[in-house]
This record gives sequence, C-alpha cells and structure tokens, in this order.
Amino acid sequence: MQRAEPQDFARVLSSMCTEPHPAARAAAERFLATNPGDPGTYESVAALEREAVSLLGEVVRLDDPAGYVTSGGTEANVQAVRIARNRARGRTDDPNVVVPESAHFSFTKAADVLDVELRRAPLTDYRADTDAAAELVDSDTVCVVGVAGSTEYGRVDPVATLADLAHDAGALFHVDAAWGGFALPFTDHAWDFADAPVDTMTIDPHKLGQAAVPAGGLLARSPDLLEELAIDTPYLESTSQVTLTGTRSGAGVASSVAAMEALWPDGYRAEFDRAMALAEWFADELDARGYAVVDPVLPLVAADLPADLVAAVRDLGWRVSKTGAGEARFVVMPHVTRGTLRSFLADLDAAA
Ligand code: 0PR
Repeated sequence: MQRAEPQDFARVLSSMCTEPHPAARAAAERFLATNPGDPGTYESVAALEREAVSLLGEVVRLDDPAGYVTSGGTEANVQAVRIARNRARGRTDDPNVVVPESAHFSFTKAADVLDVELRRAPLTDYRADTDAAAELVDSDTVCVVGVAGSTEYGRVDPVATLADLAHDAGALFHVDAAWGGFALPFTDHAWDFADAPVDTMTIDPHKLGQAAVPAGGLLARSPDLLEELAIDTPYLESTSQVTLTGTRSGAGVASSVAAMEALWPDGYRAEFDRAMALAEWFADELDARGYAVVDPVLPLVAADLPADLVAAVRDLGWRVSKTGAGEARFVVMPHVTRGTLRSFLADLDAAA
C-alpha cells in the first residue's frame, strides 16, 4: 500500500479544525493507547481529564465545573439535550427543545436519537430572535439553546434573555460554544457561565482550542446535571458512566490539557487578536472588490461570491465551504495566515 499523507492545511479555508499545538500533538501521541472510559484502569488519563474539565471551567468562568471530554461538539450537544430531557421526566412525556435556526445540525441528530421535538426559532440579523423563541417555548420545553459563535456566521445569541426564557418554563439552558469558546473570552460578548445562568455548555478543544481530534467538551454548572446521564457499569471498577461512548480517546484528553496549559489565556488571546484583525482585513478586501460581505464578529467571513468563481478556485486546491444561503464561508483558523489569504485573493482575481 502506498503511504497516504494527511490533508495539508495550506489551502484549507473551510475547516473549524486546525494543526494541533506542538505540545498537544506530543501529548496525543503519548496517550494514544489509553482509555479514559475506564478510569479505574487508566488512572493517569482519568486525572488528566479532571484537569481538562477544570481548565475548561477557567475558560468559561465556572468554578468547580462538572463535565468530560467528548468525541466532539456533536456528542456534547446530544448529551446536553439528553440531560435536559431526563431532568424533565415526570414533567412531560412530549418534550421539545427550542433552538435558533442557526443551530448546528448536531441538534437535529440529538432530537432524532432522543425522540424530542426540535423547534427552530427564526433569526434577526443572524441571531436568535428572542420574541420568536418565546412563542415556541411551552410547558413541554425541556431545553432552550443559544449559540455562541454560530457555524455559518460566527454570531452570538442573546444568552441572558434565552436563559430567562428557559428557566421561566422550568427548562434548562444550553450554550453551544463548540467553535467560539476559545475566542469569546477576549471579546465583550455575553456568552459564558458568569454572564448568564447557563446550565450546560459545549466547548471544543479540537476546534479553536488547538487540541488534536477528537476532543470536544461538555460542561455542566453542577454535578447533579451530569448525573442525569449516569448508567450502571456493573463489571468495571467504576460503578457508573455518564459518557455516550464507551472506549474513548485518551489522546484527545491529554492533548486538550497540553493545549490549554500552553495557550490559556495569553496564547489564545494572541491568536484571537491576530485572526480577528485578519478576518476584518479580508472582509474589507472582498468588499473593495464589490462582493457583498457579512461583517465578521468572530474570525469567520461569509461573502457572496459567484458560484463559478468558487468552482474555479476550488480547482486550484482551495477549500471553501458555503453557508445555507449560498455565500462562500472562510474560517480564519490558526493555520490561515495573511499570506494564505493574499494568495487566495490573487487566485480569485485571476479567475475573475
Ligand atoms: N456546534 C457548532 C457551533 C459547530 O460549529 C459544530 C461543528 C458542532 C457543534 C459539532 O461539532 P463536531 O463536528 O466536533 O461534532 N462545526 C463544523 C461544521 O459542521 C465542524 C467542521 C470541522 C466542519 C472541520 C468541517 C471541518 O473540516 O461545519
């Protein structure tokens, strides 16, 4: 068999993942054969996971967080919905979850797997319209979701108002900061556990956290929330398990700790400042060429580029994704430099 090589990041403008930090890469390799799913046997990675959760708590301003390192944002979102559904047992047998239309498709999976109804609130200026969300909340609502750093436009929902909506209905409030969580601490946006009464949150080290894949994060305000997920594990040394998967990646856990130890907070702040300035510059460059640009609020730019132009640059190896509305979408991750974007613009101009 010919030796396959991984994706080169040089022309990747579509991904929310990036090259892991060197310390995260090394830690991942050291812990490749460990399984935090069996903490009684793999004690050192289990201790690292407690460290990962504690560090994530610092990022989201939550003392004594409960949580674990998931396989990604999808698992964390599914589990958050599961917590809310289980907590409402006895209160409703027809549960629904209210999400903004901008919510990631992992909530569609959650609704399907958990047999809850998904209600999508329309947006105003790319954020959840709280009046519209209020209309959808009723006595069967078990969870309201706010997105902090939306997948398509990097927008942040009004979390405090959504939290009130949830709690007035007796439901839990979940924030999906899978991508935005390592950028938002350096902005003025309200999004974290100190800004609003958030119950659960998704924040993924394997995105802007610069850890190796797979490393997502699920955090809960208190241990009793996480306990909603507990099932008995009769033959393991530990007696119960809250995770969705059984055997899990010790590499993801170890690399999360290594990345956060190396980068929190100064490294992440420097990267946010760099990427945000670059996103604004890139948005201006596209705007100057006459393309309609959605103003970036986090390092993610959406712009209305003609489909044939996008196809032409794709043929040159550029990886650009699109929004549901059809705009080209550029995620300014750590591997994306000014040189990268200059060279993209040169190819775009040549194709035009
Ligand atoms: N929540 C939000 C806000 C997300 O943006 C994503 C993924 C998830 C949850 C789900 O996370 P996992 O994919 O870790 O389960 N957002 C990206 C997307 O779907 C994921 C991605 C990453 C896509 C790398 C492409 C890629 O190359 O667009």
